[in-house]
Amino acid sequence: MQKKFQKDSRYSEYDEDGDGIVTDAELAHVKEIKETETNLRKNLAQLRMARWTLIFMGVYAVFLASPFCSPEKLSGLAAVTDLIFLSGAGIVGGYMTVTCWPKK
Ligand SMILES: [Ca+2]
Repeated sequence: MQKKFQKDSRYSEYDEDGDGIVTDAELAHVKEIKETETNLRKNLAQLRMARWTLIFMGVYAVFLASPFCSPEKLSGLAAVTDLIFLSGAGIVGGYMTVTCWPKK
């Protein structure tokens, strides 16, 4: 007897041609699609992280150069500023390295 999915099963999406039978080829194709979707989400998250880090570093640099930041504040923020720019550059540099790395 052939197995069937229950009505509105979440696995029915695996039957790509809609003939009611999930073949091994369809399962393999779905697995490939899911892996691609996961990689795309991961790449998008990394891109957003690098982008917002760059934006934050730019805004922070503008703040430091603005009249809102007095020399006393500037010297007080010196240690934190070093950490922010070093870690931000690390994040962006890591992203650039990973995205430019040749794929196997
Ligand atoms: Ca099918």
